[in-house]
Amino acid sequence: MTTIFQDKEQFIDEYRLVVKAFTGKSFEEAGATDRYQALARLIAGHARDIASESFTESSRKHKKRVYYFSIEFLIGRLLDNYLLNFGIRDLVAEALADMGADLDELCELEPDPALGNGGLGRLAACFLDSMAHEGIAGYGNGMRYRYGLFKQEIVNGRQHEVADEWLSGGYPWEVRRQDRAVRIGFGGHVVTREKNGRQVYSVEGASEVLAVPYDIPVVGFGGKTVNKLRVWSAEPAEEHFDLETFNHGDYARADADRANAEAISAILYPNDQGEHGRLLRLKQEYLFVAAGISSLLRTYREEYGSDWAHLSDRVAIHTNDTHPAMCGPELMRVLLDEEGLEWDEAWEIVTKTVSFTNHTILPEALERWPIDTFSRLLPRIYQIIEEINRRWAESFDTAAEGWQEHFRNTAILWDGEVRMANLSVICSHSINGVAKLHTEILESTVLRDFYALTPKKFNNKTNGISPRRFLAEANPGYASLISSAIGTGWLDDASELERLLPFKQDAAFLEKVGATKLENKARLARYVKRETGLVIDPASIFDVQVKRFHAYKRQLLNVFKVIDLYQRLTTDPNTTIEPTTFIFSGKAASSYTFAKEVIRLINSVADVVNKDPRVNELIKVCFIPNFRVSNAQLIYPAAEISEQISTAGKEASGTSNMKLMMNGALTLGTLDGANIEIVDLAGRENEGIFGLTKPEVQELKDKGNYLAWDLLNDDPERLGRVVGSLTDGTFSKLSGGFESIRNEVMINNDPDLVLLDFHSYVDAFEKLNHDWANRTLWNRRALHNTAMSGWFSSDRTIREYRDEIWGA
Ligand code: NBG
Repeated sequence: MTTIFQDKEQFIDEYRLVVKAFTGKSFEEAGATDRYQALARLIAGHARDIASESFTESSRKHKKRVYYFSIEFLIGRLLDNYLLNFGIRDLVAEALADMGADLDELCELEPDPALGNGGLGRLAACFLDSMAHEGIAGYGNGMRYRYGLFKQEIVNGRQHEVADEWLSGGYPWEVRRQDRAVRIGFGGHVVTREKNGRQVYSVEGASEVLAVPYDIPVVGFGGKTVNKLRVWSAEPAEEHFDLETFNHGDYARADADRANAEAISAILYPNDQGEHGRLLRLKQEYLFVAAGISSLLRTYREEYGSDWAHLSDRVAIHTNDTHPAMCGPELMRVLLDEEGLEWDEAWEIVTKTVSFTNHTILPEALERWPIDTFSRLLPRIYQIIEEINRRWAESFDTAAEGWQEHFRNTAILWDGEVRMANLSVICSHSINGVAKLHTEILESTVLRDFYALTPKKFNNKTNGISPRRFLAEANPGYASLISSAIGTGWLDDASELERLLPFKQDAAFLEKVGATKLENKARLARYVKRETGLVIDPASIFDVQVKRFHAYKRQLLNVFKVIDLYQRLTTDPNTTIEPTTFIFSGKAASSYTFAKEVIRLINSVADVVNKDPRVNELIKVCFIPNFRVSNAQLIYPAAEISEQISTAGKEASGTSNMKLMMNGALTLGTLDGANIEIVDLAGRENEGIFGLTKPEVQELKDKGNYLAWDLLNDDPERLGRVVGSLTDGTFSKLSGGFESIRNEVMINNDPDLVLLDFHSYVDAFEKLNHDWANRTLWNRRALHNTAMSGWFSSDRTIREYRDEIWGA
């Protein structure tokens, strides 16, 4: 453990100096926000010192550098995390207490930068954490959006989106690196010249913007390695402030260039899967790719000159989903146009350096861009893609049987569009999915033609999560109970959590497991009360579904279960249930009407159920607004049932399933994504598994004879009543009825098989719910889940990437 302060006194001395330098006030005079800002700056300063040591050390050792390109990094708050990773959390907390301040209160003042939508962005952040922990010279490359994902407010049950101004108070972790700014060109046209008997290409007439990097330190657990996340902001390349226009009172037009340039990094697109075609998004993608490539090549030149032939021995470029798909063509452009390499040479370097992860099989989420738009915005990149595509086409043996189909499915340019997934695959030496089942689906369906051609390029890397952030930091009570039993080695090596298994027989220990859960539930209840006014009972089961709202994730199935229980409890005296609080949280893309209606339905059901004295002691429905990393850290530790109920085959992996498992929740889930691996590790008897499997869903689709109406007609008592309540007024007092949801299920024939899985789902829920009555048995299963969750540490995932993809 590297320690940055010898003792409390040293910390206090340094801290006082920073408060003074930063605020001009003494510590006693400074307000809480100033105190937070100064503390973060102090820690960031130390982190940066170590970062430069880490960098020098990796230069000296010729370590391979890994660049993780991702358009999203959902890093969460950093102060608490970095104190923990530096091993000084207790020291700082005590020192602050001596000074009359409270560390937790200061941590709460940190903005939670919402630079991502959901699982994909948070995965990237966990990977940074683990790369630093594993001592890999690994750097994030992303976007610095001025407004992160919108803030969600709930008004009359509806989601309202509000701009998230996370930068307005200043962000103490970042430093602006003006010296490393890069000019990025859009538009213009390609000109060709002859130079030394060779065609040379360049773009003329492009309009340029300046990409300015901001660096955020990434502190690895143990504090030995500190890496960097570099995020790019767009600014005008030249100041074109038009004084005359300004003096005429046309203020907006006077500074129009600035506004146009800054628009590129103004917002994060709020859709996690699907909907493309916005020009600004394409600009974002090219900006962070081109700036990132330029910056990593600059470092490379400083270290190795123009020894391009060895680039892939010293650099790995990983593309997180298709948003950075232009890494391949952009690197080609630099090697060809700026460094003068021949195509074949450059192509070999590119394909040995670039690798790719796919995160979804939803067809609407596979990015495609109209060729017109694309070629106008990025003429040279487009030209290179055309050449890649031409050579790809040439590589097919037209005498071979079935070549046409392979070609049709793998071509980059098709039907007037640029297919980014195919571009990513063709430019990469490795293609991976994010859970076993997902990789199998990629190989057998979505990317099957590529798999047939180059099976060796495919591999699986099941996702992981940081045990530091999601267990140690989020759940300090449970973490210290665990450490009291098995020591703290699990923080370094999460597989050590297995050493908890013998404690399953220790009744006193199991009681403590239950006690920490209860404390976490009380903590969440206080948060909910403060945020929403709703009172929830920590003595009830906390049943939790927290994630983006999407049809395939089937929050609708969950709320159907709640409606069914409500109806049975109010009509059938034989219905029994342990008191349960159904907790939902998550955002819906602003343009995704169905998902937003499901949010409104949940809030409308909550409005009725929570006010009904007949069921009030037994069930409550709680929607927690504005799901984000910081409140997720309160929710996971309080959960007892983890709802992972996607239609089998749809959820690539899921990661909240892992976070909840690690915090001792039992999975109520389908055999989908990484749920399958959870069951393999922890045993089916320790979870609640239900529903159609992927092959069964497939068979149903192949037969094509599923009729939602049949199910409804066969079951008027329950399903019929649930569906009827959508439109009969029962839940409509708050803000109207739910015809569109009913139509999706009945007229659109239930595309996500909600009705089909309904009964097995409710049965599995009731089984778990009744099991809870025996708390000793329940706590034993909870502990078993934690004990078996170590494999889901992102450290394990990252070691696999390192050994099998990056060779770092
Ligand atoms: C999401 C998947 C999740 C998966 C995360 C991280 C996208 C495009 N995909 O199942 O839906 O856990 O990626 O891999 O956001």
